[in-house]
Amino acid sequence: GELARFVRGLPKAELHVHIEGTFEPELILAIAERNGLEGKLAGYDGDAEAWCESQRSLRNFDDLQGFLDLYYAGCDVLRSEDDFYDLCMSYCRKAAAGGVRRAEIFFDPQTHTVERNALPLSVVINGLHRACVDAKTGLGLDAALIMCFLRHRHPGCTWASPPAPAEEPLSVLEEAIANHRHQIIGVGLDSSEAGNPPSIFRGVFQRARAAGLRCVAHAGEEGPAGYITEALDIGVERIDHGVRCLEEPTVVRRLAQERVPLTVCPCSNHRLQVVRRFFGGENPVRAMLNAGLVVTLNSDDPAYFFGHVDKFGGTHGGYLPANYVVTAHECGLSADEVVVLARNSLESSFASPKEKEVHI
Ligand code: ES4
Ligand code: ZN
Repeated sequence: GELARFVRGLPKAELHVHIEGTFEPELILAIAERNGLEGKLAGYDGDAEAWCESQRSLRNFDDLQGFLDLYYAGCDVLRSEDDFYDLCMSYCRKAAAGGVRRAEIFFDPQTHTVERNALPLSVVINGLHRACVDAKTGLGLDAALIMCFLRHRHPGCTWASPPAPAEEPLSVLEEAIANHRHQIIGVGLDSSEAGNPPSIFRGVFQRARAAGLRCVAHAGEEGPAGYITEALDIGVERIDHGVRCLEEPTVVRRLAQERVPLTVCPCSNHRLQVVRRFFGGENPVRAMLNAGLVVTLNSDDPAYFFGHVDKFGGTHGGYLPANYVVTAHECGLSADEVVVLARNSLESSFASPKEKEVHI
């Protein structure tokens, strides 16, 4: 529709997208086949179309953990630098087509180096980074990488497999600083939030800041508002999700006062039942704007969070434009408010002032 066209034409930044969450079933299958791993794909019997359709039907979730289990399973087939390149380049093509000028892309190194496979960190980062370089020259998309720590990988978490030693996140960080410092712009914190507070990672974030890396963290998605405060207290500059700040006026006040950007992901919050469980079915963006917060809209895991917007007609998929369209409908955004959200995203990016001029 007209709104979708308007949204696609607006220059935007995407500040919260997990590259592993852009893995579409068709690409999972193609990469599995070139790695000789199609036999490992659950339910695959040689009918590509049927398998992709069945994968899409699995992408319905009760909560964050239900999603994460499928998301991490998809990562199994990623083995080579070219796999990571293709994954990142596929996302960059879609993002650029949707009007994204700047993308700050999350990746989960420990998924690939420890949990699902034992790949060298260089395979992951070099592949993703080469795609970012090519996206800049080939697509005019300024793409940068943020390396996320898996928040469930600490000794106090009993269900992590294999169990995580305390030094794991710091050793990943030290390797990245030693060998890949110029290929990442910052660090983040993601995965299972409840019971895994940001304060556990204080030392890791302190080290990241000392190395000049920018810091973000998921907080207040399924976890309590107090986790947002903890994230700010360990030096985080931008909060991913943060929607549950609305449960604590003191947290809202601090976020507004310090003008901390929040990277809200409306399709994700719908599809992981965050909107239903914590907000009585209401999209929280209206209340956040009214509270004077610096809200940005983002896609989170667009290959997994498709479909919600379809009932408003026109836009399909879970990519960035869909998140604007659904929020405009649900929150009754004016055109000016849509423009403010897009401008917030460009202003909240970690690009230099000089780079930002190019994005607008
Ligand atoms: C995630 Cl929606 C969400 N929350 C926390 N961690 C994640 N990793 C990928 N998507
Ligand atoms: Zn996320």
